[in-house]
Amino acid sequence: MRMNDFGGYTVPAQGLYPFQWNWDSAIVSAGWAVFDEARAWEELEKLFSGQWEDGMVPSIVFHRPSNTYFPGPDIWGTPQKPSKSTGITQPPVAALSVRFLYEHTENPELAEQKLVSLFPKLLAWHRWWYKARDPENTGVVAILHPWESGMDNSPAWDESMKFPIDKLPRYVRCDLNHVDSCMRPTQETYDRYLTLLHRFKAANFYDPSRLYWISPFRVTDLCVNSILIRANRDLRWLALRLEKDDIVKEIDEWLNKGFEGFKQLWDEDSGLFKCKDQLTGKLANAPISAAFLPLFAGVATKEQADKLTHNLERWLGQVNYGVPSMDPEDHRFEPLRYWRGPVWIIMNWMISNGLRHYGYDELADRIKDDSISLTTKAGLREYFDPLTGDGAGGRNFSWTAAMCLAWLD
Ligand code: 2M8
Repeated sequence: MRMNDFGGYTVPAQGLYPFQWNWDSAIVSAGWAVFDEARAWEELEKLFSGQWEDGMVPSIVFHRPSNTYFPGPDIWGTPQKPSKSTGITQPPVAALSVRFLYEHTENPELAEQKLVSLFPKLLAWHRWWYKARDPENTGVVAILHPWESGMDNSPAWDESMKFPIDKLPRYVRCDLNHVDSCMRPTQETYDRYLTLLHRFKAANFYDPSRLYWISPFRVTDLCVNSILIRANRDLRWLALRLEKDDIVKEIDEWLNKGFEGFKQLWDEDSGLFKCKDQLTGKLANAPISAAFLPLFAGVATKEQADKLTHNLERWLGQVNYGVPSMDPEDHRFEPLRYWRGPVWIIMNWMISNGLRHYGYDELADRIKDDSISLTTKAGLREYFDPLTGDGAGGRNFSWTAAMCLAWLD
């Protein structure tokens, strides 16, 4: 963690990801909290220093230049908001972190002060999600770019990413300088990422009131929506501490609408939750590990939870280390390719936490034990092969380190 500390913010991995990433930093702050509380708060403050006026917190804040990552600030070309940044967002984990830090504080006075200053920023971000990404009031929010989900090349986007590729300015990827191409998204996928970026830039520089309507990719993502519901619960808890009754009511409405909204994501045939393409109205035909995150959000019924755990046990029976990011029996399963098969420790934490909440302690323990085995065997890697347990992607990875400190200790 100290090695990846670039001065108030932690890069996910040197070289591969040399800036401040949104949900990485939120998770990393919980790791810092275990041994340096002041530094943990600083991580979140630095992230929110990049917040846009309309409340959005960008997926990446470019505090300092670096030429080891593409696309950097020049390609994004966002108008200088407070700092240079991307024009899209990422899963809203930060409210969970603020609650975690507040509950684990050894310095209540400092925690109170930080809560008071961070709370309005968290609230503005959550309001932004509903205003900009659910203007039709469905109870669930849209992502407009796979990068917003955090699960960049998930098979859940395969159908929704079939829009035509625009003529793009010539570009050179940097990720392949750090990681073998068999572990990364394909070139065609990158062309589509860039097509979206350039279209959003052309829409009056990422104007949030336009992007929702013009994007050829508009999806209800299980990862973002589950985290948003869970973050709403924690924001509500923080609002109660601050005695903000009106805000508690506002959050209750989001939660009630969210419970309703999740109903459309349940696929009874497979016994799994699915992401949904908002433009075609179809559920994505992809059994991915985010299917279990509604347990983390607490929006699955007991019957749904039983079906989910039945599926999860089947998946775990096919691999040596859980939880693979896609059903290992599916023909699209690739044990090494990024979000199409490998195990991610942050997903394991969320799934295990959700299972425990529903009373499936044995399964929760199994996932925790697998996470300990993986990190012990392969180190602090970005992700892991569920068959061999080998580490893959970036090395010395910050959120994997944070998970070891805050969860696997
Ligand atoms: C990955 O995403 C970035 C784009 O944001 C990339 O591949 O270039 C994802 O795993 C994402 O979830 C993560 O936040 C980021 C940094 O760890 O890397």
